[in-house]
Amino acid sequence: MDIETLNSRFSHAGYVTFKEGPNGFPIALITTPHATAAITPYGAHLLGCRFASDSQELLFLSENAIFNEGTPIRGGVPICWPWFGPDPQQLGRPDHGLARTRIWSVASSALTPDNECLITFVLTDTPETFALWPHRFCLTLILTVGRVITLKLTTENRGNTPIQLTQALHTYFAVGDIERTSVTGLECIPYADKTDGGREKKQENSIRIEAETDRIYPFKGGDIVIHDEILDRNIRIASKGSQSVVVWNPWIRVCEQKADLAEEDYKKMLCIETANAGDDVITLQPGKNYTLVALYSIDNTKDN
Ligand code: TA6
Repeated sequence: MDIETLNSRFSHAGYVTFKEGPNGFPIALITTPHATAAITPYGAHLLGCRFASDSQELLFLSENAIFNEGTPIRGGVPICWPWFGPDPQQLGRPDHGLARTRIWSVASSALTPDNECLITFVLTDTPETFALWPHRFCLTLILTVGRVITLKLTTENRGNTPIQLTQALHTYFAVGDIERTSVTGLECIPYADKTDGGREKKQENSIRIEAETDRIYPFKGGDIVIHDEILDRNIRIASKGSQSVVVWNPWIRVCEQKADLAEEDYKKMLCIETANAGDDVITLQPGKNYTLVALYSIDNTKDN
């Protein structure tokens, strides 16, 4: 669908405007009294958002991000689906599944009485997806831009056999300085350390990132908070349907290896991913739905 048609079908009195982004990628710009956001149908990928109460971007998007069909975008919120991480069957299929490199359809946009804006994207199976993953599905992402930024990802099994699913909202949060950042909400639980062959370790206190970090925590419920001393804000992450949380920072070496990250980008980003990953595998029976939700809000004082 071209930009003109997208605008004529989905703009809501100026709340949603489609424009051409890098390499001609359509981008929906959403402006409400509460927050602004930019999202592209390519991967239903949220590229950025900012609360009206905050002068800083909530999300990190690499200046070296590549906007090319077939390549995932580095930063924002990539959707990892229907598997998280490497191909679980080791068939050489792409890391993190197929959803982040497909063009989704824009299905609708709406306004709530509280001036929140919702935009809905849909991805269904095609012969191309079937060749990679032989299942019939309907995947829906609803982004709500309001007092809380909400991402709601629903999988519907439209086939005749059960499907097994791992997934993540692989969110790259912007931080002022990774070494002046901590994360609370995951204390006293064991995690799988992917930088150490998946070995189980225990999180004693709040998390501080001082080296390459790639962990899957079984989720015990409650909010996770990123405390940012430099940007003077706390980011609160709530979730539904998630039994695992992934914490990732590439640190120096991996950052240097990734062409779409600048040398010092590891200092400015922290991925806290609302997920079903590792042992948290969802089995979805024919005709059933499963919904994963991440909710982001912000406090601008250090004492919260
Ligand atoms: O979520 C953490 C992770 O799975 C890491 O292992 C790391 O490689 C990262 O995702 C980024 O993956 P990508 O395929 O986007 O380079």
